[in-house]
Formats: sequence, C-alpha cells, structure tokens
Amino acid sequence: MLRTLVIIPTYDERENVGSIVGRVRASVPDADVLVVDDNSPDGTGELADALAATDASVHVLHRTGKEGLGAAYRAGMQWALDAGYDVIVEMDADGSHQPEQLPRLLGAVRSPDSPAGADVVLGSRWVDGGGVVNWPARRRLISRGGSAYSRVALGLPVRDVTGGYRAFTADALERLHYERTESQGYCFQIDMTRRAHDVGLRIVEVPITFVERERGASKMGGGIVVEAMLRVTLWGLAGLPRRFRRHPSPVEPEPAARA
Ligand SMILES: Nc1nc2c(ncn2[C@@H]2O[C@H](COP(=O)(O)OP(=O)(O)OP(=O)(O)O)[C@@H](O)[C@H]2O)c(=O)[nH]1
Ligand SMILES: [Mg+2]
Repeated sequence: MLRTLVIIPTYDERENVGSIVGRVRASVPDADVLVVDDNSPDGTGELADALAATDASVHVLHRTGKEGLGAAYRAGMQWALDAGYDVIVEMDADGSHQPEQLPRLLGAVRSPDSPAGADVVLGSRWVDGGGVVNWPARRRLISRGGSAYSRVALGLPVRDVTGGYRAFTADALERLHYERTESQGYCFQIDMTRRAHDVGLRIVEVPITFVERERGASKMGGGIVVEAMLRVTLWGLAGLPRRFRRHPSPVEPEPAARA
C-alpha cells in the first residue's frame, strides 16, 4: 500500500488547524499529516504539537520564522522524501481545500494497482465539475487571470495553474526538482506546474470545490501577485526559443517526446 503524507503549511491558523487535521484523518485514515508551522505568533505550532501528541500519524515541522508558502513546502517535501513517503499532498489549512475530496485526488495518482495514473494530480477549480464557493469577483478574476496568463505565457496544458490542492508521487517530486523552486507565494504552485510539464510528467486535473476561508486572515497580498506576474513573464520569455523552434534537431528530442 502506498504511504501518503498530507503537508499542511500554517501561519496563524489557530482557529483552523484542529479542524483541518481532524477532517483529513477522518477522510483518509491511512494517510499521515505534516503541519509545517513558521513559528506562528498565535500559537498554531503548539496546538499542532498537542494534536501530534495524541495521534502518531500527525507530525509537526517547526520553522524559525515566516518565510512564505514556497519555503514551507520545500522543507515539508524534503521531510516527506527523507521519511520515504510514496505520495505527497499539498493542502491549505484554512478549509478552502476540502479533505473530503482527497480520495478523489488520490484515486487519480499512479500506483502499482493503477500504472496509468498520474504523476501529478491537480485539484482544479476551472474544469467541469470544479468551482469556488463564496469568492468575491476580485479573487475570481485574479485566479482565473493568473491561470490564463500562465497557461499562455508558459504553454501549459492546464486550466488551474495556481491551485494549491495537489498530489505528487515521490518520484515526480524528485524528477521535477521541487527544491530548485525559488518562489515565495502562490507562484510556487505555478513553478511546480511548469517544472512538472517541462520534464514530461503525466499531469491530470480533477475537479474540486474551493471554499473561501471562514476563519483567520488571508496571507495573500499584492506582493505575491506581483511576484507571480514577474516570474511568469521571465520564464515565458526564457522558454520562447525552445517553444517556437521550427526545426527541432533530430538528435535532440523535445521534452514531450522523451516522456
Ligand atoms: N508555514 C507557512 N505557511 C504559510 C505561509 N503563508 C501562508 N501559509 C499557509 O498557506 C496556506 C494558504 O495561505 P492563505 O493565506 O490561505 O492564502 P490563499 O489561500 O492564497 O489566500 P485566501 O484565499 O485569501 O485564503 C494557509 O494554510 C496558510 O496558513 C508562510 O509564510 N509559512
Ligand atoms: Mg486560503
């Protein structure tokens, strides 16, 4: 059986951490949980420790200060690979990613029983059956616009490029070199998508219903959007020669052909 780890990064999620961990444990009892806390001032880390003390499947990685979502995931993924997990899941703590939909994500992952499954499964708001609940028009616009821009600029065959509810095989994480991502905010997710595509991994989108957070404050700010716009533009420009090369050399196969 595959060993699965659900990584949940937290910063000031005191009101959410107990509920989200409990819901994950109820929804996929065989999966372990890793809370990656950046020394939250509101005591989220201590609350997570208390959960871990009563449940051997719950682990906590304490980091010394707030370094952003990307850094938290890089640390959590390293922890997961060192511990030998086969499947690694990304999930927000604020309830936006419903743990009850996790079996759907995991069902699409490649496994010995399902060799045709995906290396990377993206929970997607923007495919048939997916959606968002309680999102203001502004957030919808930023998310859809960000996905559309990234899709075109980077040539990605994916509808929801920026989402953060995802499952990767351990092999996929290694092959896409998650540790080479540099982004802080949700640009980390775009970087992961582009890397997965560029090394020819099999990517599948499954519909999810994203629910706006009910408790606690969002950490999403203008700086995160600007970072994403700048990085995507630079990546897009850097990739242009390869995408539009008219006559690929016969001795150097395109990445898609190598997959
Ligand atoms: N460890 C850690 N976690 C973070 C950091 N920034 C955000 N997070 C967590 O990452 C997840 C997503 O952050 P959110 O603030 O919900 O950002 P978002 O989902 O893009 O924005 P909203 O839709 O407005 O909630 C949450 O679980 C946060 O607690 C950070 O610097 N360190
Ligand atoms: Mg959120």
